[in-house]
Order: sequence, then C-alpha cells, then structure tokens
Amino acid sequence: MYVSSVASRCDPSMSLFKNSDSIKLVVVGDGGVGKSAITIQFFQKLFVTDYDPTIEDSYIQHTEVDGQWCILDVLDTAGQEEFSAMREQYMRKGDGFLLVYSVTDKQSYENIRHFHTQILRVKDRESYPMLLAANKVDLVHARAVSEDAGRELARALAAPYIETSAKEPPLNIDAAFHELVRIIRKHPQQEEKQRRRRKFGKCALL
Ligand SMILES: Nc1nc2c(ncn2[C@@H]2O[C@H](COP(=O)(O)OP(=O)(O)OP(=O)(O)O)[C@@H](O)[C@H]2O)c(=O)[nH]1
Ligand SMILES: [Mg+2]
Repeated sequence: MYVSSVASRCDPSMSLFKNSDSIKLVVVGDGGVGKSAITIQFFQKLFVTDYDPTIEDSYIQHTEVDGQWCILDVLDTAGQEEFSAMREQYMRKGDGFLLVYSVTDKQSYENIRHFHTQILRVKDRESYPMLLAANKVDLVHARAVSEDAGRELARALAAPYIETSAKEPPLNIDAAFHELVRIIRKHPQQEEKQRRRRKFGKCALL
C-alpha cells in the first residue's frame, strides 16, 4: 500500500510548505510490532486491526512541530526477516529513526540492538537521532517487557524512551513523531543540512 498525503495546491499554507524543511523519518523494528499501525494512526488517525506485513510504504505530510513547519517524509519499513536485504538502503536515507518494539514480544525488544548497531554502521557515526518506542502498552496483561527494561535499553543506546499504543485511544503517537523531529533538529548534522539548503536556496534565487 502506498499512501501520500501532502498539502493541497489550494491550501493557504502552501507558502509555508515551500519554505519548510523536509525531514526523513524511518520506522524500524521487528515484524508485527506495530510500525504500520503507529504510522497510520499518526497520518490517518485510525487504528488498523489487521496484520498485513509491509514491504515498504511512504507517507508525506506538512506538519508543525513547536511552531516550526516541516515536511515530514516517513518510511514505514518491513520488519519481516525475508525483506531484511532492503535495510541498508533505507537506513542510508533516514534523518532519524523510530526504533519500535512490542512490549508483548521480548524478542522484538532484544532485536532493537541489531537495528541500532546497523544504523550507526551504515551512517558511519557514533550517534544518530533515534527514539525508542515501546508499543502495544494497552495490552497490559500480555506485557512481557517492563518499563524499567525499556528505559534501561534506551539508556544503553543513548536514545530517549517513549511508551506508545496505536490502538484507540492512541497513546503518545503524535508525541513520538514530534519528539523525533526535535531530536533531529538538535542534531548537528541536521543543522548542517539546513544551512546547506538555505545557501543553495539563495544561489538558486540569484
Ligand atoms: N493492541 C494493540 N495492537 C497493536 C498495536 N499496534 C499494532 N497492533 C496490532 O499488531 C499487528 C501488527 O501490526 P503492524 O502495524 O502491521 O506491524 P508491523 O510492525 O508494521 O509489521 P511488519 O509490516 O511485518 O513489519 C496488527 O494486528 C495491529 O493491529 C497496539 O498499539 N496495540
Ligand atoms: Mg508494517
């Protein structure tokens, strides 16, 4: 499935759209942890109950975070092992990563380290903007990974931690994407990218 939602041509905010910065977010994690459910809840405000494994879906939306507009370009990736060959390619493109595991699936929690290591290797960096999301916290009775364990992993990865639920009523879905945008904006590499873009923009106008 491919969904693309952008501000329409008659949208009065189009002038803002032109001046916005584009931010590429990539949602990663094991199969079935809720990456698509989180992404669709953020973009379409609905909870998808069926499990339809993703190959790769892309979403784009004009979003305001802390009074500053940006074009949020989100890649919802495949968690299933059979598509793992595509990982390096999408990791190269991301400005920031939402690392998602399910609190009902201990293995998905343990596999987060692999995603983290692979991102740093592909980026050739010691740190990169990432946010650890513990999803499906509404399933209280099926919980297999505690909040303490989640926070401990987050500390080890030097990434902030957030608990989410894509199910109605959603918990921390907007907060997760907005927080990741903040982390990216604070990251030196993003500042450099914005400076280059502004410089290039001026040259193009001349
Ligand atoms: N209760 C509950 N169920 C969830 C939540 N998030 C996702 N699910 C369910 O978990 C199943 C898998 O969700 P998906 O979003 O398709 O999982 P995914 O991570 O995108 O999986 P892949 O595309 O294979 O990588 C679906 O049946 C969802 O409805 C949640 O926060 N709470
Ligand atoms: Mg999916």
